[in-house]
Amino acid sequence: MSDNTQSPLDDPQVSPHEVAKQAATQLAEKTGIERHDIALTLGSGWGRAADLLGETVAEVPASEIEGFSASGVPGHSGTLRSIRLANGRHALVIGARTHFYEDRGVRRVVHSVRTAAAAGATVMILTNGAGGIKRHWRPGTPALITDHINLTAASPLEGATFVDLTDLYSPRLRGLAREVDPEFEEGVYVQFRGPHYETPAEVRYAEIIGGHIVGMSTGLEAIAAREAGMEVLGMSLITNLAAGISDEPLSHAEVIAAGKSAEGKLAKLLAEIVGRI
Ligand code: 8IG
Repeated sequence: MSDNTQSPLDDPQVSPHEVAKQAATQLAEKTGIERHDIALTLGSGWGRAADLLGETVAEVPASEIEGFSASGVPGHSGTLRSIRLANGRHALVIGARTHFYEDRGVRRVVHSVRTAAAAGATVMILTNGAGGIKRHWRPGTPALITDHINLTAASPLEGATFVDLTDLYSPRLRGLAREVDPEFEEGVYVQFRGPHYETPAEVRYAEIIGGHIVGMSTGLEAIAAREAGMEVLGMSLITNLAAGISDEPLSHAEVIAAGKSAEGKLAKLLAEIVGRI
């Protein structure tokens, strides 16, 4: 059904939106929740947030849902979790991200977002761990994404699908986040393909073209969310200063460690934001 080699998403004749609809139907069957109102993708450092959001109603291995595949990245869990919020609405927590650098195709990258939309979600919260360019940032700093620059040379949209990306990162939702933390840092997210981190020259380039955050995930997902008509909130945990900004070399272990120590703070922050949506 959904192993890594055979997926209807790999068939160009099949619409990825149809696959997402099937996935949403399976999700409703397996969770017993007909409709999810908001969806969250939890990246490095954000994983514990799910526990504070509300009561977990169901947790489904992503591999049991059409189009999903197990995550290849340590620190990323491969489940879809249905959570009942205090206000009675339902959140879908996506702990299974496929990155563009995994080379399984951009359809796989945005399948979770399309599934969330097909499941009824009108708000998509995308979180990630990322590198920071602003000099005053320290590992463990959360930052709101205000806009992005997509350097992957890819798009999740197929054919002549001209989607407006003005205000892609919802001013309304950013406003709510700033109510929770008026000091919330913010910046423009630059998506690189990865999986290598940038060279210092690439980081200088990202800064010159208007970037503040460097990452490998969220831009393509945000585009698919906008195509699906969702409101998008993007947040990065700055787990490391981008290459060349500090003298420290970058390591995945350091990224995981920064995520772990920020987890409690991020969980509280995210729960407060979701409570206001
Ligand atoms: I965590 O420094 C994390 N993800 N591109 N650069 C890019 N992605 C990242 C980085 C980083 N840190």
